[in-house]
Amino acid sequence: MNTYLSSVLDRVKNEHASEPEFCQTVEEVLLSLEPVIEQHPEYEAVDLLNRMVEPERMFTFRVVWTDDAGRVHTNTGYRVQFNGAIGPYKGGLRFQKNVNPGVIKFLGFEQCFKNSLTGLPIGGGKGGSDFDPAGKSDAEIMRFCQSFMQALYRFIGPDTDVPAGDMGVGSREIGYLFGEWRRLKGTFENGVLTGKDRSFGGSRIRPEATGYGAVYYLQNVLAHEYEKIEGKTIACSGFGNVTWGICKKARQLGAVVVTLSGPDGYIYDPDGVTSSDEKVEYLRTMRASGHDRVQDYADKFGVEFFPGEKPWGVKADIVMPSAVQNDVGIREAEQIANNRIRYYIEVANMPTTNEALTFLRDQPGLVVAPSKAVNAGGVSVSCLEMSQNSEHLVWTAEQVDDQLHAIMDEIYGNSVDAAERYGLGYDLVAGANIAGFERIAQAMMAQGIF
Ligand code: 2IT
Repeated sequence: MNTYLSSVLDRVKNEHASEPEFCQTVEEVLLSLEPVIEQHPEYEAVDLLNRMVEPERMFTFRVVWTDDAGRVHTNTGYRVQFNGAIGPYKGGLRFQKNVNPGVIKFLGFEQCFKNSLTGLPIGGGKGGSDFDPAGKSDAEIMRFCQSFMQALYRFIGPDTDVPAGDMGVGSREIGYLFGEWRRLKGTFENGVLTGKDRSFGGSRIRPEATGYGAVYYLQNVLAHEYEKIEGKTIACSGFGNVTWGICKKARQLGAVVVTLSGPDGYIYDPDGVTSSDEKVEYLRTMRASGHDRVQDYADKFGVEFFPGEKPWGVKADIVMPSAVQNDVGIREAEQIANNRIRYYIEVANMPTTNEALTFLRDQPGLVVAPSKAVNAGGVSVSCLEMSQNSEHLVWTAEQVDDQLHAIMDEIYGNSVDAAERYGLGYDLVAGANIAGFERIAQAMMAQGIF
């Protein structure tokens, strides 16, 4: 590895030894940037990479809330405002018990490159809390969200930092967060949050956007191999909002999603989750129940459930990990290769360990696509929501969907071009990292050294 790159990576690994996820994503991105750094000594001259891996700002805050029995609980809230060179910080909030500084930083770093890749004017940020939403009542969720916003509201705004949802934060939570923001600020600046309900400025297609975008990106990948999506089988993990969006679009296009997974195991539906609207919509019912288990699908539709297992042993044309980080390690990657899967399309943020990703990228006949490109449709439509809010306009579903489709095609095309420009051939992983990097680099170079 280039000496400048390896010195940056060593510094990150030393300073963030207790944050493995952050070290992992930095390493993955830096590896792709080698030819760029070699051909552009001006970046090293202003120490651009150390400046990029260092968040502009990151803070924690106390979130205190009272449960229904009157007991008081204290959680940690986080926000990282990672890089604002190309626009206001933009990125979701994750409420999950395993949230810690390293998780927030990895998500924030990924978000910078993803947002840049969309071509839209949004910088990278992320936040959340170690609050566990499992089993909480609606009133408890509301009080937690109100307390969270009381601590955060001074530091965000429609042109400053625009949070949205991520795992554990859906339209209900965004509603409570916005209600508290409006109460504290006394203004209707609804562009401060995205993923809102449509009754107060949410965008059409935002709930579907990540899944739809992933399928539009997949169509580009298939077209490159002169293939069509119709009739293809897809093994998905997860059963949340993203997986629901994939299933909905896949059903429209005649593809067959055969697996879903949860913390409890996976289900295999040979006819496809995509075989009826009822099945597709049942994903939302399961998510809303708060049980966080996929076995309910097997019970309801009479298909097989595999407790404690992941779906990567299943034969399919396409694999789309759409659940949590590091879902696919080397063992799972070997299963995927042995099953002669043709397309490995990452959807969740960092679903693959670096070791597994390197292994998969080395498999002949397997196309690998990275999540920071594939799942960028979600944040893209968030940015379209910001535009609608600032113009006090409401666009039709067709207007939003057409733009989403065009953005995903552009992300794919720019990734392909970037890799080719640096002599890397058809490399969607390196291409996404390079294209994302270039725009931030250009803006940082133009804005001076700080
Ligand atoms: O990972 C992501 O891109 C998100 N959670 C969505 C971020 C956003 O601002 O819509």
